Amino acid sequence: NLPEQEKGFQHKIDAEVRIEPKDWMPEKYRHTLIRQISQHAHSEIVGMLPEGNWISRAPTLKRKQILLAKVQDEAGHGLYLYSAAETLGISRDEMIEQLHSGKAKYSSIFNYPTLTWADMGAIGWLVDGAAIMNQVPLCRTSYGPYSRAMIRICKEESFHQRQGFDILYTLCQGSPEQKAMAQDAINRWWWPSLMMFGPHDSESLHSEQSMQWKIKRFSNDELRQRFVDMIAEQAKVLDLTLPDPDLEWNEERMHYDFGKINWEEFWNVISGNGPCNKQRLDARRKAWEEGAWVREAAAAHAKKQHPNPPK
Ligand code: FAQ
Repeated sequence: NLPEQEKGFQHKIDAEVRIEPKDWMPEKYRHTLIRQISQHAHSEIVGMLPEGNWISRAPTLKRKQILLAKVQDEAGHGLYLYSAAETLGISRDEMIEQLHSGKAKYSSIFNYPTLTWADMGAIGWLVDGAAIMNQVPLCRTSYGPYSRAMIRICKEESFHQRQGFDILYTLCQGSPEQKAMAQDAINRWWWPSLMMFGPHDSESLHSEQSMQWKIKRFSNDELRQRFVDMIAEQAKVLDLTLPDPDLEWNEERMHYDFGKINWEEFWNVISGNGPCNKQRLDARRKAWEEGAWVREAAAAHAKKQHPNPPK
């Protein structure tokens, strides 16, 4: 009966036993995971667009190769994550439909434009930096396929962050114009990157239940604070200023205090009204439509190879 099954399920979670696809799980656990993993996958795929914009304009051949590899990594992350979500009983077509119809979200951060080359540095340093802070704990998330996918993803994200830092470091050692370009990128990306961690804990719909199920290991505000503490120190090495007059080390809390986030902007962006939301979704829908013949050809080829696939 249900309450007994639920109790057994929670015992397993409490004992740090991973939940696997064929194990019994509450329907709400399954739904929460489908929501989070598919939104994470969509973020990786939509996240290719702002950087893809600079592949043809990278300043050197080496920078171009690195950026190309990074964007390809993001495609790979999206694909592992879609596969992890499929183990929960949703098809890839359904997930894509949810993205294209606006039902499923993707990270707010990818609705901002990439105006200069320094934005590639800012995305690597801040956006991948925030992604790592949020995703390292997900390597221990309670659902087995998700936790295993996150291990490789995090290794690649660490390289991404280093390459972003390296772009900014190089610009900061360059001409005054290059340094100013780096500072301008940080001014524009800092606050949106803090929003990646989601609303304050008091406004977070899903945190409490997700923490009880150990899908999330830390709250949105805890991870955001860790991120601020890390970046405030690294900014000193770059000699760049974070655009927050209230940012200050608090000896008592042993953390940096920081200013107020513009939540109105956050809710606007996640409800579809950010600067690039329309452009991003149009690009994804177009790619999906234009890729139809590739999917059909791949399916026809697979059928020829295995006319009677095992059930
Ligand atoms: N953007 O109750 P909570 C990357 C939504 S990957 C958009 O706190 P939850 C790699 C939330 O979905 C970046 N929506 O939700 C890369 C919910 O709406 P719903 C993506 C947001 O799930 C780097 C509502 O607000 N990473 O960057 C955002 O417990 C560079 C209430 O929020 C992941 O997805 C937001 N920022 O906590 C690629 C990591 N925040 O679903 C290319 C996995 C909140 O009810 C270049 N996800 N919402 O309609 C998570 O850890 C969690 O889902 C959170 C949100 C922490 C994002």
